[in-house]
Amino acid sequence: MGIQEPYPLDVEAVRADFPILERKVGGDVTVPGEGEGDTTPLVYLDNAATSHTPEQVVGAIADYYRSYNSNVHRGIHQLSQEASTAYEHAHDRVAEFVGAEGREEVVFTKNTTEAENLVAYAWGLNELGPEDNVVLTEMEHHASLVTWQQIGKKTGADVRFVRVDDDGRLDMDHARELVDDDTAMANVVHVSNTLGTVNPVAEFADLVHDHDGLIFVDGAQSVPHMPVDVQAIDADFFAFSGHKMCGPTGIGVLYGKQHLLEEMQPYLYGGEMIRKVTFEDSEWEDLPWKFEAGTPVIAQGIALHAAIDYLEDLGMENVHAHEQLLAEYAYDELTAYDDVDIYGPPGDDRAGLVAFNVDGVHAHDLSSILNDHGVAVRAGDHCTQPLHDKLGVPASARASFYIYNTREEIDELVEAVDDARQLFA
Ligand code: 7TS
Repeated sequence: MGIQEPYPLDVEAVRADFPILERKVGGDVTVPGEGEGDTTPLVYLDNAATSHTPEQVVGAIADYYRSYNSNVHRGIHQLSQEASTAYEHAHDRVAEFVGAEGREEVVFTKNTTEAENLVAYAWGLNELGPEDNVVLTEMEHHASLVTWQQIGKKTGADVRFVRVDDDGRLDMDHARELVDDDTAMANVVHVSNTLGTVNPVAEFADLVHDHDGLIFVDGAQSVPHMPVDVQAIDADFFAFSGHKMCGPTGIGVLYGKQHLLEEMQPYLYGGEMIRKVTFEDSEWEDLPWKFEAGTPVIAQGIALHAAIDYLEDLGMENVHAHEQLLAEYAYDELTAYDDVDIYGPPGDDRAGLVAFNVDGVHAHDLSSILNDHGVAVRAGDHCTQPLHDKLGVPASARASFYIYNTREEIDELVEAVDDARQLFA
């Protein structure tokens, strides 16, 4: 088995944009950057945790700091105007990329986690009460699970979880049982970072809207990897992180329907988010600035714009197709071993990641052996502890793919897994 088709992307050209992929590893980890003991070629398969950053994006950050670094929306000097324009255009670019109406619907945050908290605090604390319920799924990331769980405790709202079935898919019959006229909010992960399941979020949105509730879609693992249109899904809120899509750390996006963001009170107070302040009271700035208090994520926002340009040059359809081929190949290769358990749906129906365990080997030992081979995967619960409890394992190893990964790298992974099997046999 395995993929015979040519890659949908020119992987060699893509790899040339990421100098970090040339790195060797294996040496002294207290010395950041390639050092003396680093002799093993890196195989980076931890893209669901964070992706690498192409030269074009590093260049956009360097260009900002070298030529027009300035605070935004407060100076009439030229550099400030240039920075403000670039920062505003970054919002426009994000809006266009995910199908929002315009920059009013695009709030820059620190990451997906902050976007979840923004809505939970600004909307949830004010709108929820003991008569309401919030519907999550058993495959939510802690970013949403812990956030809504705690808001539930503060407001008395009942937080309930849609079951994941044995194939790692959402039990939509159970969803139809749980969602009722008291459902004020649902939070559904678009693509599971552990199971690789692609959830029917548009169907879920219809279900919630039929009961006059709202839906927050966690797009941290979808937007970097496939074409996404928030209006086609009919998400009320939607969030993702720049660092998982060739952008820098320190920037996330909250999309919200304009009328909802208009109605919400700010989450953070301070400069930048106000229009008028007296000793007695304050008026808020227009969207989206009302939700971006203080000096915002200027360099990161400008770099996210560059990351989106980079991905769209490749074509999100091609990005998706490339990862699907790799995921299917990895799935097929790993299922060949009887003692390897893979979580989530079959290889031809999953996103570009594979979480697994080898019988009798703890995921941490497994990933440590993979690391000896230069193969970087994540081991642990991937911030889905309750889901791992349900799977009956404390942890798993997870290989996750992106635009620069190759079939040969998956062969390296499989060889390293086989090594671990034999070592612990
Ligand atoms: N939602 C999902 C589905 C995620 O996968 C992650 C990060 C988050 C939310 C939170 O994103 P952040 O940028 O705010 O941290 N997931 C992972 C992961 O799987 N390994 O490291 C981070």
